[in-house]
Amino acid sequence: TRTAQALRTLPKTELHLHIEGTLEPELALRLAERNGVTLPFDGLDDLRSRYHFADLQSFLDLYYQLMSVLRTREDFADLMFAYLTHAHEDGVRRAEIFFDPQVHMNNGLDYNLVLDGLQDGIARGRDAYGIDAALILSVVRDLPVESAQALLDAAAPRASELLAIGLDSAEVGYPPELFEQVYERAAGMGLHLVAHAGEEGPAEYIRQALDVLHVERIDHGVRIVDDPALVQRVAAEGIGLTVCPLSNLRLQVVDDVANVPIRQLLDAGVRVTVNSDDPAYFGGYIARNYTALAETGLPVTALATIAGNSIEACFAPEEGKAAMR
Ligand code: ES4
Ligand code: ZN
Repeated sequence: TRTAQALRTLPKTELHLHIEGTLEPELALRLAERNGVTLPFDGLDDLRSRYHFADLQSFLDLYYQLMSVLRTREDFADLMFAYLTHAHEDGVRRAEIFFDPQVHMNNGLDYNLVLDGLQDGIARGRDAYGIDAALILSVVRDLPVESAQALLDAAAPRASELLAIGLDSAEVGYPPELFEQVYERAAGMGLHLVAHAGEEGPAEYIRQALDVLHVERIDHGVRIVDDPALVQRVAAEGIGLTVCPLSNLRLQVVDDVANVPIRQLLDAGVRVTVNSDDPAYFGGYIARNYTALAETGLPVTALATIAGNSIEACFAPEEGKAAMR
């Protein structure tokens, strides 16, 4: 439709995207074959039948299982380039991309192999499309804090290749304050600071991410609507919220896309952005998230505001932002 086309061509950034969440089932099976990895699925139809999630954990179980097919530098390069192709088609000028090295390291891979492969894919995307991409080192919060510190040990020699640190995976029971020292150290390495908070967890975790971790953006953050004073504060401070509507729907954070509190947050003056999170699992890349909101009656003018917010909330230098506006 014309609206869908207009939403695809809006200049935008993507600020909440897990590269491992772009692993399409077809590619997962192809890489399993290429790498001699055995998966407990009987072909594509059987694998496809597993994409029904009751909550965050049931998604994470499949997501971590499929990550075991990623073995070589080329695998990571191919995965990154495939994502950047989708992103370019959806009007994305810059992407700030999470990766989960602890999981790959637990699968026996070297941190530097993972980083090299992702950087190869980013270089291919820049050459092919002129798209700008940067990496967010994401800490898996349901692994021990010592594992996060070991991750920083591995990442430190090449810290200048990273944009930011993030915090993801199972949220409830793993409050941000557990990672105070990890974030302090990451800040000392020159990284920007973001964290998932208020997806399944309470608004209190958003407050901790701000006050204890000193994050500059909140990933998801939709539960902030339970705390009106915190909404006002985030609006006043210009903190970006990276909301992911199809993710919230598929993980049953909401029962309908219309109930993702986008309009409420925009009306409160919050710097809301729209993103795809794990598009291979949740039914669409970023433009599909924009159109899903349009289908709820959110005006295209509001979606243009959101695309503008995504440029303001990104960590590109000011001249880079100006070139995207
Ligand atoms: C994630 Cl949707 C979501 N939430 C938390 N952690 C994640 N890792 C990948 N996708
Ligand atoms: Zn996420």
